[in-house]
Amino acid sequence: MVERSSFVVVANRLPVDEVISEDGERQWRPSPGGLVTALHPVLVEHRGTWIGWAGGDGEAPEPFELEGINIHPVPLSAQELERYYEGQSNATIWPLYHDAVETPVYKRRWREAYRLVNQRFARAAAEVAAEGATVWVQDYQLQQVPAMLRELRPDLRIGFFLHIPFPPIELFMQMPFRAEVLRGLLGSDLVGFQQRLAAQNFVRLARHLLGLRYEGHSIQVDGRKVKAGAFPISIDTADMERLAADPGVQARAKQIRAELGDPKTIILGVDRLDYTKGIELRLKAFRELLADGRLEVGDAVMVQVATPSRERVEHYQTLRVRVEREVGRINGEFSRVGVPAVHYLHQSMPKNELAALYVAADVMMVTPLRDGMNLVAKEYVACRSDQGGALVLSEFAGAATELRQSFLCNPHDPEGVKEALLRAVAAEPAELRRRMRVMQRHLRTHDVAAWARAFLRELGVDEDE
Ligand code: GDG
Repeated sequence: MVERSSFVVVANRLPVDEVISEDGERQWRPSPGGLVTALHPVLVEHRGTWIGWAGGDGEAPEPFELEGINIHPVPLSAQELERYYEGQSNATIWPLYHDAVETPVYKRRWREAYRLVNQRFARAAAEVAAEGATVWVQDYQLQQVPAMLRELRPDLRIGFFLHIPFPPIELFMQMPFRAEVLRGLLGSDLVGFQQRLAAQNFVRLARHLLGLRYEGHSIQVDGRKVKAGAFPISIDTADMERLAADPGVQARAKQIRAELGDPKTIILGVDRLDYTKGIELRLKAFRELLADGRLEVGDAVMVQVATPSRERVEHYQTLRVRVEREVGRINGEFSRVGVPAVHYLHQSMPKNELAALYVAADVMMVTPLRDGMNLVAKEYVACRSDQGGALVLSEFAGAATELRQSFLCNPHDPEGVKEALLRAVAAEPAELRRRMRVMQRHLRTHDVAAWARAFLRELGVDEDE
């Protein structure tokens, strides 16, 4: 008999990693992340359950408890991982929702696997949710879960949050199973997006595709109301500030600077190696500025961390080739012995090393072609207690709505990106301080806990319920 919870989170991935302890035993360890940090207090208070995939392609482990949260693993087979996760989620929906910056791939067997896996997650939620419970479904891999769950359990209060952009009607209409996905989302009581524009796209789509009526951001569906709204996600600001202030991190930042040859300007990029993140255009901007002599190797150095991601999806394999070719070209043309122009790290780093890089960097380049939010931009700002450093930020990142004091640029305009980078490099310290102070103040009040509270309040969950 599984324990029933009055608060359930459903996400593709569980917030845990399996580790092998020193005596060879398999153990679960919480995997830190913004979402789990924000939801931890709510989960603990409600003896909540988190449903998701634990990694691996065999049978799912039995449900267990970790740090006050019930962990309920859902299995995925190797074929489902290929079709539901790599295929439908990451080669169809991901590119389509990011303005089709890569061509979405449509395959019937992927769509079928997506439906089946969504059904499995919905059944798991129906099984663990107590009478009248609140269920919060996360992200683009699980868009059909809300309607499937409502069908099984009409008594539940269902919220859904989309972490990535929601495309305009013209793009969404490309998708062969568009009505299924839209109906899936409409099973929710509240659908949350990063941006107001995305919420607008959603309500207009409901009218366009299904002829549903809406008023403001509230859609009429089968005699129910489905609300849509913008809930821009954030980071655990205090935690990031603490990490950056740690003496070990501060010392490491100085060391990084020295190891890079004490240049005037360290330009940093930190992204999953993803074609939405604009890594190539950033490298090209840097190359052209070196070629024009507006930046000099030795004075300026670029560090690009590109965390390995979705390596079995073809789009990602070709991207890696293109990025590495560009890095090779820049270093080939402009490096000197012992003084490379670009330091490229295709590896995942510990969080404190990342924080040290943020502290060391004079200019942070966040230049996605499209991004739901972009937490890297927010993390960089939170790390700069010295109020130094400049953020160059794409207008196409959700974060640009809030971080107005960054050096904004249009990533589709190479000259604009170069200008923004040069302005950031040349800015006076007093101006940088002024900009940082405003953005930091914003992030202190708009952290990830505030995000979760705002969403749950709108969904009708009282804080002391
Ligand atoms: C999706 C949406 C939205 C990166 N490399 C390493 C590492 N990271 C951490 C960063 C940051 C996170 O990963 C990346 O978050 P982003 O927001 O930048 O991007 P996505 O992964 O695309 O996330 C996005 C987000 O969901 C939340 O809603 O903002 O728009 O696309 O926290 O620090 N962390 C460590 N080592 C690395 O090498 N430890």
